[in-house]
Amino acid sequence: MTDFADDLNPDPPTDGADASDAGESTEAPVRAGFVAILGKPNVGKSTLLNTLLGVKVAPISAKPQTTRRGVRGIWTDVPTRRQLVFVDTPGLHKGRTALDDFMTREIRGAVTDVEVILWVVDLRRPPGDEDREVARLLMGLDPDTPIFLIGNKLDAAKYPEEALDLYGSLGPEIVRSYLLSAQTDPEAVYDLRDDLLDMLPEAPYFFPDTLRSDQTREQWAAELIRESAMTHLYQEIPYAVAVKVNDWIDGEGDRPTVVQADVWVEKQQHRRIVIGQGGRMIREIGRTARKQLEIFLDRKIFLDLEVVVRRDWRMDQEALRELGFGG
Ligand SMILES: Nc1nc2c(ncn2[C@@H]2O[C@H](COP(=O)(O)OP(=O)(O)OP(=O)(O)O)[C@@H](O)[C@H]2O)c(=O)[nH]1
Ligand SMILES: [Mg+2]
Repeated sequence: MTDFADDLNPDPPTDGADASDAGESTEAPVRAGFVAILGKPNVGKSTLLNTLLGVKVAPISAKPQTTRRGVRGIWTDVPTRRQLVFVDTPGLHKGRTALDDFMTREIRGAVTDVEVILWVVDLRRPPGDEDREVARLLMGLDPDTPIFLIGNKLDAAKYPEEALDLYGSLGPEIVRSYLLSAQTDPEAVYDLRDDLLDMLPEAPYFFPDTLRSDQTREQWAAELIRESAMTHLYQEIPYAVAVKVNDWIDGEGDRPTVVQADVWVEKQQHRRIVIGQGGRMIREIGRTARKQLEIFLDRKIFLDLEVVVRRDWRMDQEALRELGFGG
């Protein structure tokens, strides 16, 4: 497997930094720490992560439960020798499959040994049961871990301050709160990032300073393909889809890079829908995913998708392991 950084992060932020030109920066202690991003499904956690990093490391869709694993996104401020490791988590929800159990474990695993927890809420709506569930989880954690309340979707909220107050009174102690729009106002997100950088303890980097994500490029591409499938499919089918990249052959010169992936579904009937009439649906899913891959990799991609039935894979530990969900 190849480092995600090879393709996606050729230029880490150096902002004019040069070890030789600033005595202060060479002497500054190295600081690093983890920040967990938590909240109910669909509030914009992955959008926030991508904006924090300025690169798309996590899939986003308008449907809840898009994120399935705790993706780490890394921001290293080279001049000041500080590294933030963000952990995007699945939205907290109730479910009955082995995959749901895995997602819940990912959330719980993400909140230990972190410097800060970002609790993301949707300002368009007052708190609901799922938000109260998140609040309960937060109240059961180490009280020394500061919680920042992130009111997101400010651009589309009618009563943002009122909504933020309601979330802020659900129980967890809030150290700071923010009103922002992860999708439309990156500057506000960068201010949050600056505040987080200022809270880091002295510690060695957890990841090389050129890396932006702990995913392999195969995992990352699989997530973009799944994002496309989630966007194009409806009802229960998006949740029954998984994607596994089997083969990746880098193109030489003008030749396209070839990526072969299997799109897993749980039933024969789903397979027919995902393929669509005359293969129209799977072509559409492939087209959207390919465009994204081409933008981020900056080269031509030949994306070869095959739709296969893996009966009830969400209940099947062996299948989950094959997808990288758990050991
Ligand atoms: N209007 C508006 N929409 C947003 C904003 N941030 C995210 N969204 C939209 O909200 C939807 C969910 O975004 P995601 O980032 O996938 O949310 P999530 O919390 O990671 O969702 P799960 O992974 O399913 O828990 C998408 O349709 C986003 O485009 C925002 O600042 N404003
Ligand atoms: Mg997400």
